[in-house]
Amino acid sequence: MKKALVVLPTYNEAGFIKKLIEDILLQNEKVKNWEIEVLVNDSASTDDTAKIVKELHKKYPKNLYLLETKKEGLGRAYHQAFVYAIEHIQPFVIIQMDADFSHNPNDIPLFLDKIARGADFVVGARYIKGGSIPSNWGIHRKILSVIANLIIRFGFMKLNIHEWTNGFRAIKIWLIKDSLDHIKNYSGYVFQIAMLDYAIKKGAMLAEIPNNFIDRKYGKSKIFVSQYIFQILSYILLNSSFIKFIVVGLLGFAVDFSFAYLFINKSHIAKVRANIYSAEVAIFFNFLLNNFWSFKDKKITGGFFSFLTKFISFNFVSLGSIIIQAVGLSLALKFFGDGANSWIIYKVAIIAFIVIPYSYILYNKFIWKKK
Ligand SMILES: Nc1nc2c(ncn2[C@@H]2O[C@H](COP(=O)(O)OP(=O)(O)O)[C@@H](O)[C@H]2O)c(=O)[nH]1
Ligand SMILES: [Mg+2]
Repeated sequence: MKKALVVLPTYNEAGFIKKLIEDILLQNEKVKNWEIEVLVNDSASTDDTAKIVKELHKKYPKNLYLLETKKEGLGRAYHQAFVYAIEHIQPFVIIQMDADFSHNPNDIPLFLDKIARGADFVVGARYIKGGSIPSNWGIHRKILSVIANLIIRFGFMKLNIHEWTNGFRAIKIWLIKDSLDHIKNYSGYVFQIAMLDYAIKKGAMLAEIPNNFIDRKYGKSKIFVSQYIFQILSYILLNSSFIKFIVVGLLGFAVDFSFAYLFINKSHIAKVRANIYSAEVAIFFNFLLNNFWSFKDKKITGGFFSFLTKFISFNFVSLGSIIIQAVGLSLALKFFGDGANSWIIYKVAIIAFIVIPYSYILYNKFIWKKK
């Protein structure tokens, strides 16, 4: 029997907490090979949540735990529960779940099934076929949730992951142990994003299952996407290798220009030759910055020789983008017309829609591969 611990963070959830815990423990009848237990982390609710859980503990002394903490936000609450679980309960997997019945306890066996089939991290996804957000949510909340998920998805360029902020997940304990240092500084929705981002970078095996998010029937929402917009954006800026790769590209452009200027005006090197030199300086600069910053989780290892081989491949990819630009531009000029400044629009479009995806994909496939 493997232990699955459902962690319920609560703040004023007295309305349904008893029924929720009972429904979760009832799932034990549906699953073979799993022993489902519940850990409630109540952050100083001002209603009877903790009292109700204590009362219920008498009925389930072995499978119900209560942790009582100060109110420091959802991320802290999860972090405290994880540390407690690792020290005192040692489950095989932790299931994260909201305590307001937004997440259906009957879905728990589906998560465990995915875990049993090898997944390290299972996401309950509202934005895939079969999943949904509540139809009675106000238009603002719907738009915010959809847009936030899209921005995160494209910001990280992880198009195969459709859900970043939902709090219904199953995560193997080894991954949680590993992630504690990374996630401890994030709260609210940012915590959910940081946890998933960490798992991806660790090479965890991910799975999604459709989730129908139900609107809470009791009490009111305590966290709002809007409150976290700024933190979500800064998290992406600081942690997305795709965004960093774009920044490096722009810096490379500046390096290329500056060196071309220096070589031509200060060193009096012929213009074409000066541009070849400056391009190579920029390529080298980009290579280093990508290696030690954008793709630092997949840094090149294996000594000087593998560094050199990768640098040569990097040069070929860069050469490829020059050729793409040259061919693309001449085709665009031929087919879409050669107006006064139309080449600028063509160039920007070619870079945005062809060169960027081309380089990003090739870097990930050949130079900074997942370990
Ligand atoms: N322990 C703890 N739980 C919290 C805190 N803030 C929210 N929660 C719980 O986190 C879950 C999700 O919060 P909720 O307000 O429903 O967020 P929403 O579903 O995004 O509107 C619920 O079970 C809340 O009781 C907190 O500061 N501490
Ligand atoms: Mg809720």
